[in-house]
Amino acid sequence: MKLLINTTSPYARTARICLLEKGFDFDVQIVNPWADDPDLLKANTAARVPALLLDDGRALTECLLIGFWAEAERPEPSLLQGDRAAASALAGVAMGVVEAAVHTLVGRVITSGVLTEPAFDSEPVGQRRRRSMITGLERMNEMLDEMASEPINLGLIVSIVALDYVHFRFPQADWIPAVPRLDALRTTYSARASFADTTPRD
Ligand SMILES: N[C@@H](CCC(=O)N[C@@H](CS)C(=O)NCC(=O)O)C(=O)O
Repeated sequence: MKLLINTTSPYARTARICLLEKGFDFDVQIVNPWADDPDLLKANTAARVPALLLDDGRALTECLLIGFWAEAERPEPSLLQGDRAAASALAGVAMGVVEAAVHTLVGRVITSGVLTEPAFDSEPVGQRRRRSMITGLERMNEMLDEMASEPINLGLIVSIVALDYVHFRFPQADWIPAVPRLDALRTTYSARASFADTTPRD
């Protein structure tokens, strides 16, 4: 199997961590989704990472679908063990933070052409995305009060991916809320290979 990724995408990272945690053996190919890489276009008509090329030539796309395929294909260790609803609910809130962060960057590029130009963030849509990041992070922190940090599950994975991505894309942002439980979770897993080897980088 081969997973097409780039080094920044929180979606690609989510799929990659799920596959690693499930113990799959797979190659990684780094592609630029914004440059119409032919391998990526062939695997995903939407030209987005991640895309997982199966050994039989079929391609899976959408990070959570890749995660659910992996869960069904190899049930143990489960990423939904214990309270499945709690893990799924947490993953949903965390994915909302991921989406809001990515949309903010895409909004910046659409309006100014520059990823780091923050003018879009003050626009009404940018403010909505900012609010989604703040309230999502706060909600995740609350939800962690009721969930043990081990064993790892899908909700915990996407939560760490979301927090890392917000810090990566908005360094030193003064609007990031205090999320001590989330920070502690991130620290717990920071040295684990599936997280350490996939930390976002330019
Ligand atoms: N819903 C998709 C989103 C994937 C996605 O948007 N990936 C971004 C990278 S962060 C991408 O490849 N963007 C290229 C583009 O939109 O053209 C998923 O969950 O996998």
